[in-house]
Amino acid sequence: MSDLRTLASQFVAEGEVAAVEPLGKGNINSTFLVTVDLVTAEGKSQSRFVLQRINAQVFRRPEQVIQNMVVLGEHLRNREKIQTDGRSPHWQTPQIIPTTDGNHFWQDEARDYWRAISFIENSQVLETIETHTHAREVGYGLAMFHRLISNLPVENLADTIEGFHITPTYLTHYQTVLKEYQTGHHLAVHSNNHLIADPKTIRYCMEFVEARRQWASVLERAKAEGHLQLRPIHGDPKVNNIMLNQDGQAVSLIDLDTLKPGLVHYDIGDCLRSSCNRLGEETEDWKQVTFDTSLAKAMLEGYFSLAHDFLTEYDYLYIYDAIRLIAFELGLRFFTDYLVGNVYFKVEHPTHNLMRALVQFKLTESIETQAEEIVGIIEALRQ
Ligand code: GN1
Ligand code: MG
Repeated sequence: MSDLRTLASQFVAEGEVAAVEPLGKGNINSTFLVTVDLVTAEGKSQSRFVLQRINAQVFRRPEQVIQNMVVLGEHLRNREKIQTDGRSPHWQTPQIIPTTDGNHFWQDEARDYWRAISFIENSQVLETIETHTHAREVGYGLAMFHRLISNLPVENLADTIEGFHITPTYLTHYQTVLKEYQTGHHLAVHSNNHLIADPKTIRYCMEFVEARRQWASVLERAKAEGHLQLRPIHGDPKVNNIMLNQDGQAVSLIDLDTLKPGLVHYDIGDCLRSSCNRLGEETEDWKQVTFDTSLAKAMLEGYFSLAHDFLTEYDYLYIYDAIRLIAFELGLRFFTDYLVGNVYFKVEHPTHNLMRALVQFKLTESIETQAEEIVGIIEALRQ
């Protein structure tokens, strides 16, 4: 990998790169914050931008990921100001910053793709929801993003990760991995890396998945039956991808790698499963994980306040399933990655993905036991 400062300077037309520091907690790409010093006749100033290496194992065609962001930028030009309903400050969307020779990305000598994106200043993200007002803003932010892209023709966006959020596809992959795991194919990987977990925990996870296998096609069936339609979606609107300004207002959705055609239900499910788990998805205290319905109510209030324009009758009917499914699906993705030897999500220790899977399965269980209440909240709020 080239020196980070040299890489960053490919995107700096004026000034000097002063610092490059790691940014955020992404599980897939590597992200840095770059500070640039500028000296002009008017004096000294600093600016910042985000530098990111796209993980080409996950995003097989990185140039398409970048192209989708360019398409979004063109679609939104001027639209954000009009749509923000007089809220101040205006909604902002991270923009691609070109290289000094006018390209949208830079390839280093290892053929890795690097790109630069504008940094949303004077704002922050939180890893977990802190208050009901925060939950409402997160819901509002997701709806604002959906509303802004609702008239972007879905055909203009490339499908950058095939099978992303298609639960039956994850189940098929899981089946293959599980067979190999059980026949000892991954034994060497697992014993070398001390990945061996308590067999009871593995059995719990396997039974958890089996019990939900039939139901897990619920959104794909609804799509095939024409109840739900493909639309442009964010793909990863978890709580720490929604930026808040200093007054706590949602001002931006960041991390636009997974902007692609999909179901808004994937986004709604992802936003709720991450927002309503007060312990967060990285907790080791997985037995204590629950789904907080009062946060869900606040988040959905915020979401519906803007989304009523574009949600259909059927859309509302599948929201409960979406919340349950995306928690389950993420648990399944983490569990599969543990079984195969941690090849997809970055990990800090060998059983990290297993622990993350348990968190999502506990969350799913909690959603299921409160099904009636959650359905009631959705029904009451849509009136
Ligand atoms: C991954 O890299 P990050 O943290 O933005 C994953 C999401 C998961 C998330 C769980 C492309 O996102 O789908 O929900 O981890 N992104 C991809 O934290 O698989
Ligand atoms: Mg992401």
